[in-house]
Amino acid sequence: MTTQPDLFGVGDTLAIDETFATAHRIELDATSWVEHVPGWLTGNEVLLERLIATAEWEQRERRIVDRMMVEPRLTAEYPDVRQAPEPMLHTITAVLSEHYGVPYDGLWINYYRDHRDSTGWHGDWATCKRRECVVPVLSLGATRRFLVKPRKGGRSVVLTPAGGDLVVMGGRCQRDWRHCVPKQQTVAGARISVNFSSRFQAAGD
Ligand SMILES: O=C(O)CCC(=O)C(=O)O
Repeated sequence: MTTQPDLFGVGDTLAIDETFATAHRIELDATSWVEHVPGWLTGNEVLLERLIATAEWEQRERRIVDRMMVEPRLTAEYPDVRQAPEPMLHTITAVLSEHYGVPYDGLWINYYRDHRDSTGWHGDWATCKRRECVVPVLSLGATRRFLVKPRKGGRSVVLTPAGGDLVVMGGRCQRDWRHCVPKQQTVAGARISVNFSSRFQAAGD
């Protein structure tokens, strides 16, 4: 267990479970998997509040067929992780690189302001050009549904990461599967997802 006592003030302790003791891997098919690590980061609400205040949020647009649509969430991108706010993000990046054997060096952070914010079905093609990639996503704040379904169609696998949980997509998941965080009727507060990228994976085989 890595512990950084009082990083943000008395009692605000952030800690990572470096043993990944709670990791549960789901084999999606012979070449794709998704891993859920509940309770991986202790003190996630502290990091949530800090990032809401300090990250360089921007409102992005996305082309859907022939129209530009405003994305229903905010995003802050740090292609060089050393520029990212909050020292804990640097520590987390190093721990994930070591554990998954991928040199993560960038990140993008999404801010879902409430239950009406979302992201649609997609694969992380721009950042995952290798045949097999490992993409960790750390959730902070509200619990939301995270769905994964085959690119060719079929039933969704439903995960419900809470604040502090890690979801990791691996193998051919970005090529053969799609993922999304849907809007929901049930009221939810703020959620941030921290997504880790690697120039090694973005460069292709
Ligand atoms: O917010 C999440 O949990 C996933 C975000 C995502 O898939 C993306 O930004 O590409």
